[in-house]
Amino acid sequence: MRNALTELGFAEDFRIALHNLRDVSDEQLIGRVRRIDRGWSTFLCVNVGEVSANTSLHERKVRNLGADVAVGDWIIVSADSERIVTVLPRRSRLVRRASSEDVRAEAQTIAANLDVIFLVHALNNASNARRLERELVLAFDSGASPVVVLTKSDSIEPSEVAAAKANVESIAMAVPVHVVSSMTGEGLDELRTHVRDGATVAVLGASGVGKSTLVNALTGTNTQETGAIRLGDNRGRHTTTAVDLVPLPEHGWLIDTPGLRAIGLWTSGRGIERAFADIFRLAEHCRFRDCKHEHEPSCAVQTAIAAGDVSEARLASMRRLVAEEAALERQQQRQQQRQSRRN
Ligand SMILES: Nc1nc2c(ncn2[C@@H]2O[C@H](COP(=O)(O)OP(=O)(O)OP(=O)(O)O)[C@@H](O)[C@H]2O)c(=O)[nH]1
Ligand SMILES: [Mg+2]
Ligand SMILES: [Zn+2]
Repeated sequence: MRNALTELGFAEDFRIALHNLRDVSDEQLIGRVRRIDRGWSTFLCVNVGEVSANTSLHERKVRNLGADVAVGDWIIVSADSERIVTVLPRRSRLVRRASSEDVRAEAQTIAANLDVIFLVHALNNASNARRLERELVLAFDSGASPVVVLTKSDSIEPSEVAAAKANVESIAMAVPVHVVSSMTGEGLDELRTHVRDGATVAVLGASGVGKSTLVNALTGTNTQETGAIRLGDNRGRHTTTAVDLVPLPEHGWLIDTPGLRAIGLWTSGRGIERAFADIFRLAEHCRFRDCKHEHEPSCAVQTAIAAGDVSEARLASMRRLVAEEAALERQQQRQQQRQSRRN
């Protein structure tokens, strides 16, 4: 059965979660967060009693008031839109460590309930392998599927495209890599194959790589503001300032995000293992099970580096991420202990 709510991505798992909630009344609202501005969530909704009806969506605003909500979340809101009653369990969430000077570790949920994450890099910028590795770890840990998108193919010589793509593929490995131009439309149809019916796709990347322009090209609209990059260093000007859920003509949803400067790890899952699957696979062939891949004899990783199959920089990058994750886990544990002592 299709209605406006299923078009919004209200799939079976959310339906079951709603059904299992107690104390929910038909007059309350069930909706999805479209945008968050200064403590207010804008959401698209119907009355709980109408989840299976053929009614159209309303747009409402509610104060977040301490509720942990992100764009893409499914929320139950009181009938008068005064408060968020509950946030439905997320099927995936893209989280980074909030960038702050503070020593305290805090999480920032960029978006929730995603199926796919487009990791966007511009072909006219020097390739940023280390950043892409981090983004892949974050994306794998989110529970959604990453896809790498190389934009602005019109801005470099056609003869340079293949080498740039191959270079990125050597980092992305099994993750699909698409070359596109929002100006000429090149590659957009192939990219659309990742947007299944009702799927939600987040668009992530540094400022100025062309995320909002890509969102406009895929939706065939001009809803997202775009901004010229700075001359000289090709950097963006942080044109997009809020995360935004935008409908696609193919019945899916795109989430445009502001360009992130830093991609700090937050969740420790199998992200590093998946982003560096090549090194983990090699490590199974090291003589010692606890091989550090430094100076141990019969180290399969060092053998691969000597043969030029894996770069030294990639191994160093993995080590940095492993160390960052370990330090973060210690910090999270300390904070938890302090918290439970207070309670
Ligand atoms: N030549 C070319 N320019 C593009 C393409 N896509 C985007 N641009 C240009 O790149 C600049 C930045 O584009 P935006 O879409 O605003 O970039 P963004 O990633 O959304 O940046 P933030 O919102 O700051 O994070 C604009 O001047 C766009 O016109 C493309 O495919 N080809
Ligand atoms: Mg933008
Ligand atoms: Zn080894």
